[in-house]
Amino acid sequence: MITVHHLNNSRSQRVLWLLEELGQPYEIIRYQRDPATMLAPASLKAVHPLGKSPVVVTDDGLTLAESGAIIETLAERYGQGQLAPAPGTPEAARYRYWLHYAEGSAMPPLLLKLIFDRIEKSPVPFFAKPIVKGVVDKTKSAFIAPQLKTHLDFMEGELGKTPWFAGESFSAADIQMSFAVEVARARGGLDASRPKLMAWLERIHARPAYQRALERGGRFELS
Ligand SMILES: N[C@@H](CCC(=O)N[C@@H](CS)C(=O)NCC(=O)O)C(=O)O
Repeated sequence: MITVHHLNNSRSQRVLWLLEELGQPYEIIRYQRDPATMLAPASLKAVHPLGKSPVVVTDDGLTLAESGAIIETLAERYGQGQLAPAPGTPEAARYRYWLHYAEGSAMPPLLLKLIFDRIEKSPVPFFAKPIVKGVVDKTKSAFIAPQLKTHLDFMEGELGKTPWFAGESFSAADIQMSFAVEVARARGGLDASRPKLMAWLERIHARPAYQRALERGGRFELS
């Protein structure tokens, strides 16, 4: 059986969702983030040297890390064409694009936003406060906010062309994109001013497999 090494409130929620869509049986080994640092416990390093989630071990003993690679591999192995466009089509190129874009382009500014929001809230000696505030404000206004706007406008525009990221049909690219869009909704400025993305979120959340994955994975909150 497939084993999912699942960290709470993390990217591995997507893998549970994919497996529910595929109807593949799986078991979950659970890990809890340190509430102060939000890091994964060291025990995850025994499964993969980076100690990040998700990590999946397939039924034939292959250890897979990196969510895009995991999702692509599982969809290819178990999907029988169900969640990926036919190879060689324009949709297949778009599919591959979004599988890479999610972690390669969309997540970095969202991660920077998280880090700089945390720096802003961290205690700082009073004499260093104006310097820290200056650096944080400048980085956020000159780099992070414009980057986030560019990405959100881009994604909104793409969903104006087709209902799903890879085209007319739901695919594993939508699953891979979900974490970035959910993070953007939680803390990246995504709101009702981008109706296509908001409607896409509603559609993915309404999928029975998404709901089943939440039930199996446990609480999923992004802050
Ligand atoms: N690009 C990697 C990112 C993996 C990653 O950073 N996972 C986070 C969870 S969302 C994690 O394990 N964080 C805990 C830690 O870094 O200790 C992927 O898509 O799998």
